[in-house]
Amino acid sequence: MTMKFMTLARHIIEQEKLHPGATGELSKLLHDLSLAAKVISLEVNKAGLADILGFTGDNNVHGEKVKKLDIFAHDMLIRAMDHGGHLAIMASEEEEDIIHIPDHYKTGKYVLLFDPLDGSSNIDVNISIGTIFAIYRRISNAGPGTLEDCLQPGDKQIAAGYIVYGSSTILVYTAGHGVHGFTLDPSFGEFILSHENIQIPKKGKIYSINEGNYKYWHPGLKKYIKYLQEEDKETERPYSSRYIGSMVADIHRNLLYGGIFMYPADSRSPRGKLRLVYECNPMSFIVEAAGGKSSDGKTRILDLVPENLHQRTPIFIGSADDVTMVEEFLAKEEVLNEIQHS
Ligand code: FDP
Repeated sequence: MTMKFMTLARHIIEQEKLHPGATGELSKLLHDLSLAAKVISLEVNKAGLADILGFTGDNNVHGEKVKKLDIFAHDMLIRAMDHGGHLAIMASEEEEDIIHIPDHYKTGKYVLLFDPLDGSSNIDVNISIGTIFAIYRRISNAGPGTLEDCLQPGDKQIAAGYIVYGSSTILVYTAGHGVHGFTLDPSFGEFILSHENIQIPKKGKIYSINEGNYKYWHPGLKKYIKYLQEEDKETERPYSSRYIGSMVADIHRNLLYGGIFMYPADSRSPRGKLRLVYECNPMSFIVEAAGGKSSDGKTRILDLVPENLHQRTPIFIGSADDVTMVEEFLAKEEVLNEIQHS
């Protein structure tokens, strides 16, 4: 069967019709986000050319400061999103505090949290990176939004998505009715539906973790990884190890093929590395909407109540059976530990 030939813009409108009484504000917001994504994608594709095209040191040919790509993406998102009248407040992984809507623009009912360019240590080596966003309804009354608007548990998201800048640029989003992917056609600048209603396999054959940190892991995690490496035809082991080191790209692959991505707490980083509100919540919302699971090892990520904007959390995310299994390995080891110390 040939796939529907449909643009993202059209898809957003179709999705809106599934919500009787929708005002169209969310659709416009998603549309504005896709515009920022196109500009960031263009800039990411030029990343290696900066020096060749005559940009010197910190200044470009016009004598302007050359922005680092993650700052460029941050600024572009704000420019695309601050004037639409849909947002009450924003927050970005690149900025310490909440970002207010300028006084001369209208505020709206939504809250936008984003990581403008995730995996940024991969930019200079031409490896996939991504943008992640989460959308909530404001909980404050009218007027400027507040920090509390931004610190809602992930379960309260009404939409989330990511853009992965890889061999092509793909935008994946959910607004509560399935997870859908769109590939950017660079020749006519439109995101075209390429992955309709993505469902993550219940169990995968891929694990993604930075094994360089093995020494610092929880003993239960060490045992789980060893288990995945053992041979057993029935449970399709050993698993393959795939780690790009770019959360969006690693999770995008696992979403399509099945598997588990892990960034655990360890003895050096007791709270893990990845950010709850900018990275883990939106990715967990998407993976759950595709039938997967996401946990900090014990608790569902989407149930965690953020205490501050830049808080970190351990994360185990992907195919539901795989996430349940790592939770079991971690719990078993906790019990053994308690028995030994009692
Ligand atoms: P990066 O440091 O390159 O920005 O969010 C941070 C992140 O990338 C994730 O995208 C990625 O999954 C993880 O960190 C990689 O961390 P390690 O280098 O510690 O494996």
